[in-house]
Amino acid sequence: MLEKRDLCWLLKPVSRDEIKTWFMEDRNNSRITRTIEGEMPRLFYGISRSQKDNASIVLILTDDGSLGDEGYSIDQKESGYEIKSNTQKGLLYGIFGLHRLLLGKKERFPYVSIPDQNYRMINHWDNFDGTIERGYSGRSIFYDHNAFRGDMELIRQYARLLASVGINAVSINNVNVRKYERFFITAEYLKEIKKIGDIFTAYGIQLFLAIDFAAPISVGKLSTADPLCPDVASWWKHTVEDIYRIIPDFGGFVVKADSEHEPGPFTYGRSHGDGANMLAKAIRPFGGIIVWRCFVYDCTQDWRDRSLDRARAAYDLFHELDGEFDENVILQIKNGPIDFQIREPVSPLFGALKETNQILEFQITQEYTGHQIDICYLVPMWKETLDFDTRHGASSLVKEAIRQYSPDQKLSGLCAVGNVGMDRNWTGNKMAQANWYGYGRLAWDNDLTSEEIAKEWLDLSFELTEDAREKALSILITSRDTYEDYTCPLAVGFMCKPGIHYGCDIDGYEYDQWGTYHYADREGVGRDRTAATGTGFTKQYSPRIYQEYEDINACPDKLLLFFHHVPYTHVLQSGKTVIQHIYDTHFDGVEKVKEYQARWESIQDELDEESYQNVKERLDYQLKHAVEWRDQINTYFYRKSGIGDEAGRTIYN
Ligand code: GCW
Repeated sequence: MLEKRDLCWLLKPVSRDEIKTWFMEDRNNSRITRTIEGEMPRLFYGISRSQKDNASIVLILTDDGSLGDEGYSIDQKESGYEIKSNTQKGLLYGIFGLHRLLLGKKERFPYVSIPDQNYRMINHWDNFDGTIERGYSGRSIFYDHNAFRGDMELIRQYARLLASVGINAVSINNVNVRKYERFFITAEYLKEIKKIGDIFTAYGIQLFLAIDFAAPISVGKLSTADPLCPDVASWWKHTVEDIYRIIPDFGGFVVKADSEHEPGPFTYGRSHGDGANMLAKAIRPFGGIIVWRCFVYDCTQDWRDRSLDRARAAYDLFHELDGEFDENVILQIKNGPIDFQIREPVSPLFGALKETNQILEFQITQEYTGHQIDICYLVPMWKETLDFDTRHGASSLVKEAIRQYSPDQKLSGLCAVGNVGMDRNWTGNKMAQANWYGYGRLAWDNDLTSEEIAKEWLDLSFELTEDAREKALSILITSRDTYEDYTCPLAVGFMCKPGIHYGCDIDGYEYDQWGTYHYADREGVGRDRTAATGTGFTKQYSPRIYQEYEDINACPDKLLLFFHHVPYTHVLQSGKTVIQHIYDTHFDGVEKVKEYQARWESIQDELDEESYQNVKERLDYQLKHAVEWRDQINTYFYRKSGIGDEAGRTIYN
C-alpha cells in the first residue's frame, strides 16, 4: 500500500548519474542541518553511497546580504551543483528548489531565489475532536477524539511538504477556539504541542496557536478578560512565560476577536488596539507575535435595515487604528471585504493601512469554492489580488503595499487557511493539491504565473506527455472562471446553502442575519454600495478606484452586482444584458464541466489509476452540482424578470 507521502509532489527523487554525493561545509548540529541530511538521499535518489571525492551537490553557508535570511542561489559546476545561502533554512529551501528545477526540467543556472513575502503562513481550522471547520479532506492530522493523534511521521511528512514550497509559519488550531483548545496554552497541552512544534522547527516552520481572548476567564478563572485590567495583563504575562519555558521557539498567537460570537475587547468597551497591544506586550520579551484578524463584523444584522453593510466593517473598524498597534502586532486581512467568495473586490484596507504590520489572508480550503469536490484552482484569483493596483501611494500594488506599508517589513506577508486532512492524498480531490502547492509557491514568488505554478505541480505529480499535460493544465487554469460561471454571476456571492456553503440556495441567506444579500426583485439585482445612493462602501477605496466602482458604466462587469443594483436589461460592457449574461454563463459553466470530464478521460492512460478515479468521481459530482446551479439560477431569474433566453435554451419555469 502506498504511503500517504507517496501521493505528493515530493514523491519523485531525482535520479541522475551526475548526482552522486554531497557534503555540507558547515556541519553545525542544528535541527535544520539534520533535516537536510535526511532529505538529501530522499530527494536525490541517485546519490551514490560510494562517497566519491567530487561532490555533486555542495551546500555552502555564505554571507551574501542580497540573499536575506531565507534566499538561496544554485549554480551548476563541472562536478555538479552548488547551493549557497546565509542560513541553514535557506539551504533547505535550496535543496527543495534544486529538486523542483531538475524534475521540472527548468534548469537555468545560476538560479537565485529570494522570497517576496516574509510571512508565508498556513492557518489550520482543526478542532481537538478531530473535525476541521471547513475541512473537506477527512479528519485532522493533528487531533482525534479530544486527544493528540500522535502520528509524528505524518506530521513530519506534512512539514516537509510545507517547507518544500516555502511555508515558514503554521497555526495548528481553529480560530474559533472551543472548550478544550482554550487550554492549549497550559502546560499539560503544551508538552504535546511542543512535539509537533519540534518537527516544524526542524523544517524551518514557526508554530502558532489560536487563542480564546476570554482565556483569563475560561482558563484563568478571573472574573474579566478586560485588556486594560492589570490582573488580566499579568495573567497573560505569566501564561506566555509558561509557554516559552516549554516551547522556546514559539511563534505567537492568532486571534479572532469580537467576530461570529467569539469574545473580544468590545465586551469591555475597549478597542481592538487595546486588545492586541495588551497581548503584544506580554509576548514581546520572547520575540513573539500577535496575529490579529480583521474579520470582524456584525453577524446579527437585520436584513430590513439597508444602512448596514458588512463589506464596510473591516475598514470602518481598523482604518482608524492605523499606526496604533504595537510593533509586534500583525493585522491579518482577508483578501476581500466579505468572505472568501469566488469573486469579490479586493479589501479596501490594502494600501489604506500605511503604518501597520499586515498579512493578507487567503483561503486554500474550498469553503465557498466547491468543497474540494469541484475543481477550482485558486491561484489565478490570488494573483489578481496580489497584482491589484490600489492606487494608494508609491507602493500601490497589493503585493507591495502589504510589505512596504508594514513598519517592520519582516512582519508582513501572506497567510491562508489550509486544506489538508487525513485523506490519503491529503486534499480529498487530488487536483486541490495544486492550490496548496500553488499558495506556497506564489507566496514565495509573487511573479510566478498561474500557468507556471500549475505546470510545476503537474510535472511533480504525474508523468504526462506534453499533450496530456496541456489538457490537465487547461482544466486547472480555467476552473476558477468555470466555478464562477455557474455559481456567482457578476459577483453576487452567497447564493449557496446556508451553513454548509455547498450547493445552490439563492435566497438561503436573503432574509438572514449574516449581511450577505443580493436584493433580487422583479426589476433587477445587486447591492447598491455607491456613495451616491447606496451604503457608501465605494468611498473606502482610493479616489481613483472609488470613481471606477462608483460609476455604473466604469465598474468592471465582473464586479457590477457587488457595487450596483441594476435592471435585468442593463447592458454590460460586454454588450450583453445582465439577464442574458446570467443565462449564458450558467449554460457555459455546465458545458465546461462536461469538457473537463472528456479531457480527463482522454488522458486516463497517462495517469495512475488512483488519481484518475479520484478526480473522475468528483467531476461526475461536479457536473450534477453545476447542472443544479444552472437550472435553479436560471429559473429563479427567469421567474423574477419574466425575460426569456435569447438563445431559446431550456429554462424551467
Ligand atoms: O468563512 C467564514 C467561515 C467560518 C470561519 C470564518 C473565519 C473559522 O464560514 O467557518 O470561522 O470565516 O474566517 O473566522
